[in-house]
Amino acid sequence: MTDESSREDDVVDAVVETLCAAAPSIRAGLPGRRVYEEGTNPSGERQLEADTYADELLLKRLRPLDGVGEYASEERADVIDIGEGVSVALDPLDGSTNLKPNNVMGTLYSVYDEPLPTGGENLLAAGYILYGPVTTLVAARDGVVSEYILESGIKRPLREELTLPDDPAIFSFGGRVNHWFDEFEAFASETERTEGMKLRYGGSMIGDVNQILHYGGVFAYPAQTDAPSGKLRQQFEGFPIGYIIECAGGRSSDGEQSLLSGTPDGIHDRVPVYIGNDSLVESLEARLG
Ligand code: FDP
Repeated sequence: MTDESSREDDVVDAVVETLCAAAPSIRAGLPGRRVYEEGTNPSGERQLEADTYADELLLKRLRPLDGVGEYASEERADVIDIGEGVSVALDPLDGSTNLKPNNVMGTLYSVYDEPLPTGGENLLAAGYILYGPVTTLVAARDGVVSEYILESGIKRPLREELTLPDDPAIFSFGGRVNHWFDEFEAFASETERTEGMKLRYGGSMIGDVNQILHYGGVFAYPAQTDAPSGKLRQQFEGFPIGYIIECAGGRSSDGEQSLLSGTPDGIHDRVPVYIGNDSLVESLEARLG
């Protein structure tokens, strides 16, 4: 290992520890912040007070870290220069529309060794903190995925070298059926009729992907007739989820190639997302042609 990559490893550790340490404050800040702000985020979606709270808190905690050069978040228009070193891209509260019905949501992170926006091949690490009945961290790095339980922001190992189960059990498809392309609809109905498969869709990408990681199956937020690039953000959601799933032995796709092969033109670009067990995503890709 070179000096530079060992230094980058230390910085990634510090970033992940900082996000974990902030988790109790994020959880504690949710009850009073369930109402919408006046404006919208850079993707034109309404922002909850909880979204901007989590974004501001995490920027404040990450800013003093040595070795972090850039901070970008789904909640702000521009990349912020905070020093010299790696780039951190966050979805501070992925699935925040789940706040109203009190369903799962979480913080999704990705760390790159290039300035943002940048391609998936420049990822150093990615993961997510899930605010479910308990708080967990799923962290991917160097081809390995580990799961931890967080207590008062401190990590305790739960599972090491997490891989997708061989027998897929869950399918989880976002978007509106009326807006799905015919090829995707054909795959969806074939999947629905496959023995042993059942539907579970919760409306927060990391919550839904976490189910696939634990039970096996396929998650998609597909290209749609009214949104050919889908809904999810490439830099903040597509790359980290593709990286985590590929590190766990699964497959990711934007419909044509691995999610990690793409390069965004802008920090808020969107991408269709298909991830899961290799065989399922391969047959989905074949259908999408
Ligand atoms: P949310 O709008 O609640 O922040 O990209 C954001 C996201 O949630 C994903 O986490 C989730 O998979 C998707 O949007 C949910 O979209 P739908 O409401 O269309 O199901």
